[in-house]
Amino acid sequence: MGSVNADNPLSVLEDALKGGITCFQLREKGIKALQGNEKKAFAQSCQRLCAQYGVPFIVNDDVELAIEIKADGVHVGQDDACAVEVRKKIGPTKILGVSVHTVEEAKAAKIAGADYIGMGPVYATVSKMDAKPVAGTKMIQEVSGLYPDLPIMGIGGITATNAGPVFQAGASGISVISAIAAAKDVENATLELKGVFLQWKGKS
Ligand code: 3NM
Repeated sequence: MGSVNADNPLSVLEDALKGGITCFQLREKGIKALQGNEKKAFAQSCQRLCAQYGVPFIVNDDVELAIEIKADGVHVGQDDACAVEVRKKIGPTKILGVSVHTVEEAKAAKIAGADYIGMGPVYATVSKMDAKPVAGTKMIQEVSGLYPDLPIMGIGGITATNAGPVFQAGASGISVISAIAAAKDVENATLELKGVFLQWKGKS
């Protein structure tokens, strides 16, 4: 998780669940990433915790694992498996998320049957080595205008302090790593982010 809490990722997840995250995505990447059975066991531990809190559990870029452990969904990037093929493999009811960086990619993701798209990096991020250049919120605004029914998750450097403009641009939600995983008090940091979300999305 690349954070001060990296030694105990399951307790970070549990605190984030207590704080009110509404979806969790397992993104096991990088040189120290778990593989094989270790990855599967860790994924299932995360999955069990999410189930206890009634929160969907999504696997990033590992369609086979997602299918094997009956995850709630899969998320793919532009360099991962083709979204059309993933939709065919996982069937119509599982959640499909796709990372996009252009209007054309957003349109293709929608046609492929994406339930949501991730757009970023909105701000500078330290969590993704191969992140694209900072995009700001303009593209989110453009895509939300063109496809108002397609949920957009802003991602990249988002915190409780700078999340407002992301919602203002039309995002349905925000995806974060460090704002939660690197927080001293994970539950409180999540509550704070949730507060901003509720403020913009008008739910109580
Ligand atoms: N994808 P943090 S940015 C996983 O732009 C990921 O598609 C991005 O981490 C994209 O909240 C990113 O710590 C990292 O900035 C998000």
